[in-house]
Amino acid sequence: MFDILTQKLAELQRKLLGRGKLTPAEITRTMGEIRTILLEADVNYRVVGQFVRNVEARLKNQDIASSIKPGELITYTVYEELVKILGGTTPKFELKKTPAIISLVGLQGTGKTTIAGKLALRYRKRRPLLVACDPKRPAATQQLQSVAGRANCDFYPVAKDVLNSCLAAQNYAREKGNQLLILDTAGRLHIDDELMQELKLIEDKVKPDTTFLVLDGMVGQDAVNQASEFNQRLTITGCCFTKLDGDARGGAVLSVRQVTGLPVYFISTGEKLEDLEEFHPDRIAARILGMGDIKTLMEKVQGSTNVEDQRQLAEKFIKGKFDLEDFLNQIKTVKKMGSLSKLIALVPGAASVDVDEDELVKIEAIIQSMTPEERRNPDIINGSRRRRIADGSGTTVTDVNRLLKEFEQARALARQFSSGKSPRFRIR
Ligand SMILES: Nc1nc2c(ncn2[C@@H]2O[C@H](COP(=O)(O)OP(=O)(O)OP(=O)(O)O)[C@@H](O)[C@H]2O)c(=O)[nH]1
Ligand SMILES: [Mg+2]
Repeated sequence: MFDILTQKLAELQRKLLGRGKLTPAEITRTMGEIRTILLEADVNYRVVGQFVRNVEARLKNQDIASSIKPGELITYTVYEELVKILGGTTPKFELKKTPAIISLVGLQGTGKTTIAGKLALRYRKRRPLLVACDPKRPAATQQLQSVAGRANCDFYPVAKDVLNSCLAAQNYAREKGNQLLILDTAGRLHIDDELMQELKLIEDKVKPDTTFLVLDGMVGQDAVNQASEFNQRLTITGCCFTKLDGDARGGAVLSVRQVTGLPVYFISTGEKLEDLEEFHPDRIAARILGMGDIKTLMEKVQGSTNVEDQRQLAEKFIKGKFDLEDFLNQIKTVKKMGSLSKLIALVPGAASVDVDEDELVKIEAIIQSMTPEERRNPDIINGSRRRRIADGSGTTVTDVNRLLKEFEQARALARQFSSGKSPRFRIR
């Protein structure tokens, strides 16, 4: 998807490999090369400018630990800044209401109908209803019906009047128990007032909980311009990029958040209904820079902080002696290292726990409201202590319960592994 970008950045990394300390002039020159690479990948020039300034400033201010080579530090800094321009953390997407309504908008041929089928498949447990909303083009309705067949979900045809057919579809969904409506709105070659009025009417009267703007990844910066225009005229929740499997250079995906403020929620990488991915800024950045490289680098940067501490911690964890005090220290380390929520994977065994930045702040507040004794021995935290901790941390008892439950589960898991002498957890 970002093949050319990845290839060019890898070439640059190779060139920097084995280099000694870079002088400020060399850093500036390298950043010039990165600027060219990003512009060639069709990233918006203003986004590139800001990006290069940020990376350069960080590199010039950084004291390089001896174990990390300058080339590696550049890659790592580029990675972190890429994550930032992609929006930092993964945007949360939840279908809260029942029935929930997702409206898909976008120009002709961007992939709305295809995304409708993909979302229907993803949320099939909600028994989605695909609603055709393009009365002008009969083929559009047929296409959606065929997609509904492939996704094995319900379908509602369009009448002459889009608004009335949406409202009728809502009644139908209520009767049939569909808990998700996906509106496949009409496309146009260009943004025109008639279409915008129709979409605005749907927005005002049907009140979708989510409006996704579907953008074609192949059209480059045009997609970003479309996003700006749609965003000015409608209330857009975020974007879905399609056709990133082709020879799309990916620049639009890298620019849209910075230029429009709209987060990217999903990316589509093929015509099959299964080809839909959630958009995770950190994973995309890692993919651009070569996943394996970033993993190794992260280990190295983490390792260079305090290998011995990490080892002791892992040992404590396996012996079931990992307490909330240790957990708090881990969170502090993670926060010191920047905005990488995935670094929570530092806690051995917690790699699959998806924790976001806000959640970390909450967890920290909760643990800080505990007495040292409670942190060391969470078992003593009874009902009245939970109430006190919740009040002290500005959270709820449910939050405290959840943290303690998750902590207990992780500890139980560790004990299970250590008793089973699982080789994955053996300490060398
Ligand atoms: N390769 C590839 N093709 C895609 C992807 N998404 C959609 N397509 C193709 O792009 C074409 C247009 O997709 P549609 O879903 O019909 O687009 P649309 O936005 O509904 O188009 P209109 O209803 O005409 O506005 C179809 O041939 C799809 O198969 C994708 O992620 N990758
Ligand atoms: Mg369509």
